Amino acid sequence: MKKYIDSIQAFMVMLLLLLTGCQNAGKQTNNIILDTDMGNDIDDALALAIMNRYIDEGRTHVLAIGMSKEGRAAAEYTDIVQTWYGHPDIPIALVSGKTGPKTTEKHYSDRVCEMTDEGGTPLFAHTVRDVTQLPFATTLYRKVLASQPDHSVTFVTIGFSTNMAALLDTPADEFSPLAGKELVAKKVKQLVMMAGNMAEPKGEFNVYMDIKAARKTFAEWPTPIVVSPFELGERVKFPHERVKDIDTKRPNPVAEGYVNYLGSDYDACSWDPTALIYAVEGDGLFTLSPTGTIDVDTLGITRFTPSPDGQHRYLIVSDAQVDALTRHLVKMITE
Ligand SMILES: [Ca+2]
Repeated sequence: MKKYIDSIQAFMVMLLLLLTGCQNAGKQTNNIILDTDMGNDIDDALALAIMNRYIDEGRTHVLAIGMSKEGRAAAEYTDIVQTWYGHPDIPIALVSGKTGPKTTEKHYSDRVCEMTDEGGTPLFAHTVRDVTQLPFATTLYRKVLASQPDHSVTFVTIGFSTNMAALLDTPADEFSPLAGKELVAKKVKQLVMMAGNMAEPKGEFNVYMDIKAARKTFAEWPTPIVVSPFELGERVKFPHERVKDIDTKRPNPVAEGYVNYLGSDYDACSWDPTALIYAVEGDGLFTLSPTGTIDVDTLGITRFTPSPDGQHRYLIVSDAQVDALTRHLVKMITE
């Protein structure tokens, strides 16, 4: 009888393991590093809202958030948003002042950071005491990558290629004996970028703000790259009527950023959110181009050349996919 019970127990344990495995397969999480030029366009803030939703749903682990935009407001605003959404523990890093594009205008990120209530108290709580003491992105990325399993990290770049190019050139350090390019090849699964224009030979902001870095990244990055190009995000628009629904617990720093960017009556393009959605959810809502190579010329124009052994692809959407993506985007940000 005991033998029979042992057999039953062994069977139940196996069944439980099998079911747990199936559950985990369905809830596969990505390890992500997000690299953003927070403050230039509101779509970075919308992407951050979606990222926090993914974290809440257990669909992604965010290992680091790096700035590719200079100035303290990019990191301060990111910290405010992360504090508001309840995930202030994700380390934030700065772009090196020696490498980043120079942007000195005031942006929605500055304005939200300066908001106060009627008594003069800052409207939004923050977690980082002094953003100027944060590490540079290349340092944080090396530290984070060194601690991860091989080929497990997805980089999502929704700003300039500044930090990606700089990371490739980093030397061995206390975190890893590998130089940057070898460390990336060992630890990174893929790079998903909002960058370039695959429909027309026109410059795209993320590329032409740091052409040298974009050229280096597309030429030397040692893993597959998937691009969400300009012409895609331009078609997926967040309807301004839904800004009031971004969160009913007011004030919300993403909603305030939206209004402080271009006012309250424009529909924001979703260049950055589409890159993040692909990085976390895969190609279910998109069509992938064939493999090939994306080159960047000295004027910042991107060109795709198909080839069977190419490491690069870009995302394409039909009208029906634009509708589905827009509905999904609005749901992720407002519900
Ligand atoms: Ca951006």
